Amino acid sequence: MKKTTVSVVALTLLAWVHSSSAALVITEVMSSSAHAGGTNNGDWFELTNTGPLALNITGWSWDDNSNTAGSATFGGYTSFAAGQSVIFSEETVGAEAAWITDWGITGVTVVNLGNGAFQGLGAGGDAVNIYNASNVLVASVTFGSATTGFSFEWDTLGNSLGLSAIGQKGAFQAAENGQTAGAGPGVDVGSPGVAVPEPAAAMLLASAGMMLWVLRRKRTLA
Ligand SMILES: [Ca+2]
Ligand SMILES: [Ca+2]
Repeated sequence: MKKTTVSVVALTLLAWVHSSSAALVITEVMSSSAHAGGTNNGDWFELTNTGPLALNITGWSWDDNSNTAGSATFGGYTSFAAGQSVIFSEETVGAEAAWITDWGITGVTVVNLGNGAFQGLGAGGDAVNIYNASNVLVASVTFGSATTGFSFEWDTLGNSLGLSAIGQKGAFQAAENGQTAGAGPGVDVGSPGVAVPEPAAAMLLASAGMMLWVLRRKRTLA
């Protein structure tokens, strides 16, 4: 089989895996940051475009457990690349660079919605609901009481992975605490910008990778 054929087969299989679910998946929620103040203490959630194509979310909205389409916007953010994870945060609009620095990440898009526009996520349990431009619910997660400083994670099929843990499933500890006074090491644990593939997709990708390796090896030996 040609390399391009293998790629097409892998993409087709991935598309098939996702055919029964919406492409945009809520992959992480931080409902109780452990930072006492600072630029990364607010609530945030991560959305991942799990589909093979770019996704435009113009006119889409979200809410917490009041379950009402149109309650909150995405701050003018409209386009997800295939596979891209984007963070939507309660922090001050325009101060995204500080959040990114505090977490010590690069290449991740963060959109601050501001404290007033962001639907506060309850530390005792809450929900995130995503609605498309027709106000149809397309993604939803509920979560219980938070463990302060640890996010909840879901894989790219929306299966709950529980609390994030340092060194597991892409999770790590924030680099800094974001405070101007008493600045120091970060305490929050999460995986902003990283989404864990669901087992089926991970297996398909691994299989495709193995097929390519075998083909390359055959070519080298020939
Ligand atoms: Ca709430
Ligand atoms: Ca994540």
